[in-house]
Amino acid sequence: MHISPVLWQFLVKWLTNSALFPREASTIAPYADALYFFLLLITIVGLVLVGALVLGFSIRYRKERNPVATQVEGSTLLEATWTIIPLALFLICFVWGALLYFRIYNPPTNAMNIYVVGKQWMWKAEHPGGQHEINNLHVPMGQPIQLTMISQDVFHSFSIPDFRVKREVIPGRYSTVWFEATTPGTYHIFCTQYCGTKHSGMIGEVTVLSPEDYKKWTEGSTSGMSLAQNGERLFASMGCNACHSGNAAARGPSLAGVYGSKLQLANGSQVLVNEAYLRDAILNPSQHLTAGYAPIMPTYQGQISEEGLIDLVEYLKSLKTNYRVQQTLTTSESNQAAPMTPGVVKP
Ligand code: HEC
Ligand SMILES: [Cu+2]
Repeated sequence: MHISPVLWQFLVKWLTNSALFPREASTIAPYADALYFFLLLITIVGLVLVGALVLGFSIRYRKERNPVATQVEGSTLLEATWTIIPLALFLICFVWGALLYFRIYNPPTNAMNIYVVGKQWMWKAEHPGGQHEINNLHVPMGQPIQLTMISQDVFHSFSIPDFRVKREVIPGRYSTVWFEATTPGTYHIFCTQYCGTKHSGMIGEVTVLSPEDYKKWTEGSTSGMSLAQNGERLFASMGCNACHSGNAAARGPSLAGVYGSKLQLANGSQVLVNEAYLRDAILNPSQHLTAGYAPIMPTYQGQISEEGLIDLVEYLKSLKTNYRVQQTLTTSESNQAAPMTPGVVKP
């Protein structure tokens, strides 16, 4: 099925200008729309075909013209035709849809990661440099952006119609979505999962900036501390380094380089350490003991906010060697005078 580019542009322009259809502002949007229009097209063809046949037959075989019913014993050719053609159409939609799905849900490896925390009733975004935003998301155009999202309470769903992206935001688990914005401007963010009385107010705006403007924006709205630096402070103030000091004599394993590695567990299985695993290892340490260690790590369930966990995860991700941990050990002593612990859940 091939739609001519001219017809295609006309269709998109007309739909966009008549405000029936969101703008196409991400690299994936034209692909999502192509599948959508294909579905629309075969639906219309089917509708017209069936409608015309019903109408035609009811005129042709009406009682005055055809008083005695004709018995049709069946036609293998006809039955095969109306089985094979729809089957082929469904399979095309299936394969097309599956390919698109993989493309939408597998972020490219060079994607820039931004965290999004959903809660009743707002979206909070955290940039790697430590910039925080509420119901706002600034992104550079022309660069793949991955959103790592989690909910602090109930199920939400993050959707940017102009980018054709949407994904469930679930409590207790990271979910991801990615996009590459193509046009500077502002676009709506919606929550598309009913989540309580003010669900309809859980909206926001994505601002797509040119790379230079984005750089200016990050410099202008920095809090001075990156997520990893916040995490470093938390790591010290929560006493993680008492066990994860990186020394050979420490009671806990060294966490340097653990991100991205394959970890051998006490139950014999192997896991790839990603963001989700790090988060889970902090909250449910007894669920997956690392081989060779005693189950002494306490659970931190209910003691660290989602933002705090994001900070810790980013800190652990940044640990390539033990050098940083050693530094943390020394800073933790000087930190004791000012026990500021951002991200810790207040009782
Ligand atoms: C009482 C000592 C102790 C404290 C305190 C402690 N841990 Fe652990 N931690 C361990 C031990 C022992 C293991 C290995 C056994 C296991 O998986 O539970 C571990 C495992 C982990 C792992 C899994 C990765 C790996 O290499 O095994 C992570 C991530 C982790 N700890 C992070 C933290 C963070 C973050 C804190 C502070 C919020 C913390 N730990 C506090 C002892 C501790
Ligand atoms: Cu919501």
